[in-house]
Amino acid sequence: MERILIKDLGKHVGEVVSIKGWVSVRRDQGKMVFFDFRDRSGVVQGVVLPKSPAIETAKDVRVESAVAIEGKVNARPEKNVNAKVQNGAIELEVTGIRVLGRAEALPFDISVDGYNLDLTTELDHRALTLRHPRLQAIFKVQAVIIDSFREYMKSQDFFEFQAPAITPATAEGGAEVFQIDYFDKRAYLTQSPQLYKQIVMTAFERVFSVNKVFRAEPSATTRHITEIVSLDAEMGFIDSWRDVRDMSENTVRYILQEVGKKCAKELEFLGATLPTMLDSTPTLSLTEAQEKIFAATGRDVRGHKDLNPEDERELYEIIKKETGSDFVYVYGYPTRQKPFYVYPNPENPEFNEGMDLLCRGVEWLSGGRRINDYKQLLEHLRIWNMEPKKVEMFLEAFRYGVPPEGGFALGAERMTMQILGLKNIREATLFPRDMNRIDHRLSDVEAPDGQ
Ligand code: AMO
Repeated sequence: MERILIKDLGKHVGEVVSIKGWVSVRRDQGKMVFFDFRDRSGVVQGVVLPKSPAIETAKDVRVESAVAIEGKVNARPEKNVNAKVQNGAIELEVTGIRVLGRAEALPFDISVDGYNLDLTTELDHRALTLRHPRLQAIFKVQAVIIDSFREYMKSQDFFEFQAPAITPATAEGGAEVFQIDYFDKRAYLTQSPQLYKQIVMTAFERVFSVNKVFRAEPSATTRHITEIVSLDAEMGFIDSWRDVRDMSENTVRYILQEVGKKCAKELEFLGATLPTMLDSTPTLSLTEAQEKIFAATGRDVRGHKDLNPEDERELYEIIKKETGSDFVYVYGYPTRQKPFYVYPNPENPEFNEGMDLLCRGVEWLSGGRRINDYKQLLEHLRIWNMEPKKVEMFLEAFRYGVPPEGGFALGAERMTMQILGLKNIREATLFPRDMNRIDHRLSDVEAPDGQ
């Protein structure tokens, strides 16, 4: 008999059907056994009656076994209809259970209601915990975030390119890179496709990439991981950094809209509310943001080179109260604190035309205008104490006619975390890497303490 997906069972009331999936729940009530079965499309309740040929197997089969089920789709009596759940108006009267993959006894409860694991156990046992609907919901939302980024970029005529992961140079400045042995040479895992996206932009005008980047962040925070999915964009022929701001804002707006449309069920299940984005997102210079923090809290961070996490949280609260926006752009950072390619404000070159977008108090996007003038780039390299020879390939593109340009990058895990209101970025990362974690249960390296 041809397999039917669980989501389509409602169209087969009165028929005998075949489904395949996993046993989510088994409730043995003595004479009868009740089940919840799930496949990639949803969940349905099944019942095995005392006279069913499947009753012996039903009493034996373990939760999480992979099974093939035959049964009749019955309409539930009126009093048992549950309009709030999928397939709440039907029930499968099971006549056959074939075990396709036997499950051992579970080390812990992963049922919807019984699941109660700390994050370390959850991550150590991803191979099993990923079957829980909460975790699946998180990664479905993440997949929609990444898809929507691609969709929007393509709709705006951006060309997708593949950025290298192994690089001989460090784009974002020195320290936080993983060095690797590359035959007899030194190389790094890429920190950012920054220099490559600028090069490729000089040929294709508008480009984007979805790629892994690696940061050897020596910090154990709830917002840092070492392997990140970076959503990068770069565009030529801009008039000012505000064009980049607007493109990034529209990209984020589209992503939120698609998550709202395609993940309503997941958002509800996770109790998440999409962040509010106004028609025009509040946009402040770093100096203005610091003034605001000082005025509202008395904490004087004026003149600091950047916002720290506490500043970001406070700024969020101020802006939320003033405007209702969950987002705020901050632009104009001290030029010398940022990479050499960031464009200095011509009227006040001490500050640059770089920007960050914060969502609910956490930075999730960076970008801005870049220097497109070859001579100015050389001058910056001199001031930054960098040898032009070491970025010759990058410079070459800029010797041959590059328009005013800029771009941005979003971290997919930070976006997932902030959209869903998760407390730790590791919850929003399928197999997170940090200072202590690289799937020790998949390696011959001994587990670090506490794992
Ligand atoms: P930046 O270094 O700010 O900018 O990174 C861009 C975005 O990537 C995410 N991100 C991280 N997420 C989790 N853990 C980390 N350790 C981490 N580091 C970065 C954040 C951040 O906003 N080349 C520039 C972008 C550009 O100017 O186009 C860059 O890489 O969401």
